[in-house]
Amino acid sequence: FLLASAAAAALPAFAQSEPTVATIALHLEKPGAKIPANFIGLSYETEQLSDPAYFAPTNTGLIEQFRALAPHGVLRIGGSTSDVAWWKPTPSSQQPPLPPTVTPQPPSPGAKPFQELAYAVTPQAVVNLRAFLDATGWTCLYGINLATNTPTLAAEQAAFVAKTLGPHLEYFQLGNEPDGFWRRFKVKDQWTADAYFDEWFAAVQAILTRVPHARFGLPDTASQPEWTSRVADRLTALPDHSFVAALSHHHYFTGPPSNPKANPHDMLQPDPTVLATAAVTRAAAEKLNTLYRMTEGNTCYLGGKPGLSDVFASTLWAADYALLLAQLGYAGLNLHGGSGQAVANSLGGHLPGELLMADPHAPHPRPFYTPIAEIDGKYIAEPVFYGLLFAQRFAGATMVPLTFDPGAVNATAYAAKTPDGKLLLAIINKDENRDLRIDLPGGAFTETLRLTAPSLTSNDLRTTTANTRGKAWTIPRASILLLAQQPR
Ligand code: BDP
Repeated sequence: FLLASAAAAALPAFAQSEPTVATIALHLEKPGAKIPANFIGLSYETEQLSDPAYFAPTNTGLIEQFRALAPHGVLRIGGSTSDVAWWKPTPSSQQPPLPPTVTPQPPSPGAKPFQELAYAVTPQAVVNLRAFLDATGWTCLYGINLATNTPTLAAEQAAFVAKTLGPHLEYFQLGNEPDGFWRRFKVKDQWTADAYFDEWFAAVQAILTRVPHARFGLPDTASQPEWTSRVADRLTALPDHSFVAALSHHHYFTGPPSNPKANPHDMLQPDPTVLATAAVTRAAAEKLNTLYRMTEGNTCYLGGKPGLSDVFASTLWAADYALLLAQLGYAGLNLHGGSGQAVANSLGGHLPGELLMADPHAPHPRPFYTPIAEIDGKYIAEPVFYGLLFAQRFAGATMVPLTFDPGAVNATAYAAKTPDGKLLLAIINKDENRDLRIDLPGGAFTETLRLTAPSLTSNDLRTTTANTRGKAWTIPRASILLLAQQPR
C-alpha cells in the first residue's frame, strides 16, 4: 500500500484526468502563405563532396531516403567546411595560397587551425552530384568558399557547377555564417555587414561574368539575421539586384550540448527567436521583393545531443518548426546533417557558443541530429526526418490562418488548403503529460497520419495511417495528428 500510494503521489494530478478540450477556428476566408512545392530540404557539409561516391547515382540507399522524404526537395551544400574547400579542376591542380583578404585568427581552444582543414572538391564530385539530383528529383543550393577563396577561383568553380547541375541548381551561396568569420578569418572590429557585402559582391561580379544567369542566396548568417537589413540596403542601392534569389539565415534551437537549455522540455516551448528572426528577415526580403529561406538548422549545434536530437522530441520540434516557418511565409527550410562534419564532442575544447571548425580529416561520428544516418552501410531515417516528412504533406498547399486554444496543453495547430481543395489540419501535441481533445463540428475529417512515441525521449516512433473518419479526435501527449477533409 505504502508503495502504491507513493507512486500515486508521484504522478502529476492531471495524469489521470480527462483530456483537455481545445478550441479551433479556421479562417478560410483569408488565405495565408503559399507553401512552395520545394519547401522541404536537407543541408549537408560541403566536405561531404570530398567523397564523390556520396552524392552519386550509385548511392541508392541515400537516393531512396531523399525520395521518400520529398519528390522535389532542396539539397543545400555548405556548412562551416564550405569555407575551407578548394576547387581542384584537374588532378594536378595545387591548393591555392591563402588570399590576402584573410587574417588568420588563433583557433579556439582544442580546435585546429583552419589551414590544416582544407580539402579539395573535384569536378567528379559535381558530375556525380548532378546524377544524384537527377535520381532524386531534388534541386541544389550550392555553397562556394568565400572566406579563403578569391573571386576568380570562385567563378571558375561556379562556371563548372552551373554548367553541370543545369536546371538542378537553384542558386549559389557564397560563404557559410559570415557573421562568424571573425572567429577564424577576419579581424573582429573590421568585420561588419558592409565588409562582408563588399567581399561577397566582388565574388558575385566575378561569377556573373562567367555565368550571366547565376543567382545567389545570402547572407546565411548564424546569429545575426539583422545583417539581412544592411544587405537589403546595399542591394537596393545597385542598379540591378535580379541575381538575388533569396535571403537566408540559419537556426539551431540551442547549443552547445552542455547548454542547460538543451533539453526536450525547453526545446518544445514557443521560441521567440524564431518569430524575431522571421520578422527581420521578412522585412528585408520585402525590400528586395525576394524569398527567404532557413538554409541550415537543427535542434542543437555542435553535432546535436543524445537524448534530445535523436529522440521523438526532435520529431515534434522539426514538424512544428517547419510548419511555423511555412506560416511565417518562408520559402523553405534545410535541416542539417550527414556525416561530412566533425562532431564537436570529438574535437572538444570549444568555448560555449563557439562555432566548430569541422575537421575533415577526423573520423566523423555521425551527428546526433542528422535527418538521415548511415549505420552499417544502410541509410536510416532519424527523428527529425519524420518531422519533415510530416510537414512535407503541406508542400504546395496554401496556409489557412487559424485561432487555436489548447488551454494549458503545450500544443500547436496548422491548417492549409491543397491545390485540389483538400483541407489539411495538423495538431502537434508537444506536451509531456496532457492529452488533447478536439471537436470539429464543421464536418468530418479523415485521420491520414499519426506519429507517436511512448514519451518525448523515446526513439520508438510509431507511424499510423488510420483512415478513420470522424468529428472528434484525441491527440495524446507526445504525438502529432494530420487530418484531411475532402472538398465539399
Ligand atoms: C553550424 C555550422 C555547421 C556545423 C553546425 C554544428 O554551419 O557546419 O556542423 O554548426 O555545430 O554553425 O553542428
